Amino acid sequence: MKIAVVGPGAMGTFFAWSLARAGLNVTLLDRDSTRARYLSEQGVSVATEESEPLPVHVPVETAAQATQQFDAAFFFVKAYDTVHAALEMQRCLSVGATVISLQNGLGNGPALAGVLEHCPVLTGTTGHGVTLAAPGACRHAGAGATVLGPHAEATRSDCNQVAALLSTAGIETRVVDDPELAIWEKVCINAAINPLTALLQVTNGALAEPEVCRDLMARIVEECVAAAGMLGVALDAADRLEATWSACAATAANHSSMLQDIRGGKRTEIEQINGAVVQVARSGGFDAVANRVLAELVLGLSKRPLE
Ligand code: KPL
Repeated sequence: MKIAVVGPGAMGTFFAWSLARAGLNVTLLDRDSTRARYLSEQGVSVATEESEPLPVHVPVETAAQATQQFDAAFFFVKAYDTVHAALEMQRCLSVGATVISLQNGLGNGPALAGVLEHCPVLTGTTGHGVTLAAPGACRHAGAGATVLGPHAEATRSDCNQVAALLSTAGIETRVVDDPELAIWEKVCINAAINPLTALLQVTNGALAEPEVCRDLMARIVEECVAAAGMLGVALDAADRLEATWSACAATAANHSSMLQDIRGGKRTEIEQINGAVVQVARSGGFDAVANRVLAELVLGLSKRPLE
């Protein structure tokens, strides 16, 4: 099976590295041809708290350069780039290729299904905490659950096949019937952790300290739970807040993806996380004020990063 991992960010690098290390036929797709050449030559590496960077060779190319037809593609581009990446990948996917989104934010499944109409689309989440230290070099700061399920055109057996593939690569994966539930569960975590770590410039673990933003984080999570409820996704606020503290502890040393984006001068996923929560809440006649204020602050920060 020929596997593509689309997007050489922290999570894409970690997944491509894990699949390649397990001996699977994986190619990393990068939009930047100069970086693709560099990564192909250097290999990609993952370091942990306990281990030095371990380089593994992974072919890296742009979608335009790809000559093979992939049977499965994991999308790890930023949520605002999903449609564009799907359009670029169209030409190098085999008929009926399985496409998988474990990206942050809301709307990735519909975006993929809208472009790749005849492909089974699987969506879900991953709780691994990974930081990109340099192109192709990431640091794994904590494991978290990976969960996926059918979004469009997909069967349980498609999901089991992908879960087995990831498990072979050491990424334990659970198959669920309703991935929207898992996505909203993760959105609660990202909505509370990502903007605050970006604004305060702290690690995920720092948010778990008793005096830091506890009431605000509870408020953010409660609003997410209320918005999810408007779409018929039933979540429990106390349970979600507990899961958010656990995520802070499990990825304590990690710099959230939003903090990494702000520090790298890049666009963040704030519109697909807190902004999307605000939109859903608004359509139900409710102002998710904590999420809205954070979204406005992070958008402001992206335009004028901290010194
Ligand atoms: O998903 C994440 C992110 O940084 O985007 C968490 C779970 C917060 C880990 O850093």
